[in-house]
Amino acid sequence: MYYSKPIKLQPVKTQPFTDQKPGTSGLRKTVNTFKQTDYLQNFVQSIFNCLPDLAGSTLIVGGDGRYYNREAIQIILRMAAANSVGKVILGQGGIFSTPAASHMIRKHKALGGIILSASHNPGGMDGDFGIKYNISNGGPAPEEFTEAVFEASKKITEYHIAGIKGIPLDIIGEYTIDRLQIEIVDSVADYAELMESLFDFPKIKQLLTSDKFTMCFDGMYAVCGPYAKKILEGQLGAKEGTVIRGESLPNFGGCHPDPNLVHAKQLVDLMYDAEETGSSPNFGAASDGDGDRNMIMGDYFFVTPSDSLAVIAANAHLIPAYKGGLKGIGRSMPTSQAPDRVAEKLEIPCYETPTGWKFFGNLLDDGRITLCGEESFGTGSDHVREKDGLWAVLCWLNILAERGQSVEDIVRQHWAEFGRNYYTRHDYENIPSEAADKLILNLQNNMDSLVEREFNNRKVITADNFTYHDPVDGSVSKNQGIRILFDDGSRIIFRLSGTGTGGATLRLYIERYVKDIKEHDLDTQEALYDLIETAELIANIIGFTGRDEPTVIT
Ligand code: G16
Repeated sequence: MYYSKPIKLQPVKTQPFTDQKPGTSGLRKTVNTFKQTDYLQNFVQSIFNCLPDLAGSTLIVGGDGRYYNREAIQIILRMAAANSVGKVILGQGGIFSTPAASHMIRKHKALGGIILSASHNPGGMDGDFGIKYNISNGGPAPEEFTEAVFEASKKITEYHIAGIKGIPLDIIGEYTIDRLQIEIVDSVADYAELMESLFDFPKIKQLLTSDKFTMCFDGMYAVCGPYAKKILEGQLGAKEGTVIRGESLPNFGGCHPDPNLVHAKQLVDLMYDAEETGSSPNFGAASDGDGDRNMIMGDYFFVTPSDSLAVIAANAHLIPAYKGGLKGIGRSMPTSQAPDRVAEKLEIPCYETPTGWKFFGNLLDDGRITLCGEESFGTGSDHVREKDGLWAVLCWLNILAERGQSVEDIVRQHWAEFGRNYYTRHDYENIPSEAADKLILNLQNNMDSLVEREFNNRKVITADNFTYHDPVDGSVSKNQGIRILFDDGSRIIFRLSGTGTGGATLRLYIERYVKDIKEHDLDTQEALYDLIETAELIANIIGFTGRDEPTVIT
């Protein structure tokens, strides 16, 4: 359908903003920041200015449906028309989960995609918004590109936008505006088809329809609900009501869509209810704002994201897509070393990358890894170039269906074979940036003097600020987190988050490896108590931040 004749406008004169530096995963700011006159336009034009092949190209556009998603999409469509983009493929209602967008970029061999999301950050009028560009492999643009966009944003003087009325985002169909074609597609269908091609759906269906198995998926009122409903309840026959909080709302129902023990409280309470009612589901899972994170739980049992990656890797041969074997595993530096032990047994490499999914892109493209994951509730594989929440849930369901055991039994057997990596992350959110910078600088200055020192009967063998040398393109990424490594394999890591929008968030990651099965039943915080004490001694968190406890513990 020819929709509307664009009114040719002169380029709009604009002034640069100084704060458009993308963080760990794109530009994330408050909705109010994005609503400033020309703010979004400047950033989108800066992206377009860094794409020499933009004219006539195909772009995938979609977001997690949070507040301001629809307005932002209309602006992007008008700018795409004025910047000579050939075609935009858009999810219905402006919706694509992040992994679904990644899949669409790959499937349609698009130049790239614009994903609108602030992921696990709260939404709504007073919440956060975000935008990132993904390249033709479907993954987040590498640092070189995001740096170029930042540079462009500092110099921008004008942007191009067509004068057209709004496109009806909810109606599937094709529209033409001047030379731009817009195709609005079902947001879920292609992704659901991809999932069916990877997993043993009949086997999972048998499990989900059996009387002996119940599961609960918490959509957290975010983008993944409709995907989970279609796949779990629709295609796989899970009972109606398996997906809770499955409606996708612009303010996520006022909840913080971060699938962890604190923010997915409704699911956690349900899974920990067993002792009182004996009626907890056998399997629980949650996903985040844009559907790329996941949390896995069993009946009265939490699986850390690092263990989840290790268990999936160790059982990947049970999943049709991976039965031919894994090429390698990738994990981010602060993620526990549990996956390394599986890689060792499978005689495949395990790569340690900086935090940020973009660092897995080259390893996946080069065929060096098949699976990858991060402690921050992200797990994925070479099927797309983003982490994928529902994919991780389906991995677990496939493994549960094949093994016929409980989540807890599978994880305990895993620990018995490989040893247990006790692991925790303490977040100190919203601390003044200056205090956070001073704390890191102090650590940096004292690093050398820590080596060879003993703390609670452990000797420091390495203290450094992690540098990553990408083995594929040779790029070097410095200052990726302070690591204190001990002679018994324990690690303490400090880094500042790159995804927050208010002040700074200090992340403290602590890990201890215990081989002896007799010591696998400790409470995690107790098992790590002396390392937590050592971290305070080394970093003086209380002194620098005035906080005597973290805001979130996972
Ligand atoms: C993003 C990145 C992840 C990263 C996470 C936390 O996830 O894609 O790679 O681990 O942020 O980053 P930080 O510790 O810097 O806050 P998401 O789900 O927010 O897009």
